Amino acid sequence: METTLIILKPDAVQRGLMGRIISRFEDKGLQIIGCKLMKISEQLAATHYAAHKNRPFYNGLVQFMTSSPVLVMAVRGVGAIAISRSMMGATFGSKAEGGTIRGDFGVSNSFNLIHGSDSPEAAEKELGLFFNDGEVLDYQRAIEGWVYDISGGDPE
Ligand code: IDP
Ligand code: MG
Repeated sequence: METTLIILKPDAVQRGLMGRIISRFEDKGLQIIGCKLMKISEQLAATHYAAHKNRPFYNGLVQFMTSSPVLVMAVRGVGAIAISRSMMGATFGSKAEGGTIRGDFGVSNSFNLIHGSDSPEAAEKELGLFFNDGEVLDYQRAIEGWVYDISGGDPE
């Protein structure tokens, strides 16, 4: 099982798209084990996007991400990182394929609705940045045995 960090960015919150985007993760069978609305500080945005510090879009990105509340989620499942990235679609709304979150809900290249960790290392680091102890809950879903084949022990 993997856990990934998903952020519904300020445009998703302001445009009233939270419910529809969260539903896509629930519909897919991924489990939401952490979820909160928060305002990202300049410092947290800088740490989270440190890899992009020298890119031309960096200042605008930090301004955007700190401009209004976001919804952060910890999302768990087998292969949750890659599955979430494919559900999000390509970075730019203008290029993302239909059927993906960015492809279906946006046209902008900078306001692209959603962030998802891109590797297990990034997920672990980012979950630690955005969630405090006790905010990610390890609970069993009643439907688990219908989402996955668990007859062999491990979820398949
Ligand atoms: P990703 O979110 O699909 O992983 P990254 O290349 O890691 O894409 O970029 C991080 C974020 O920076 C993007 O989600 C987007 O908000 C912003 N961004 C990336 N490239 C551009 C650009 O060329 N113009 C404006 N914003 C950009
Ligand atoms: Mg990225």
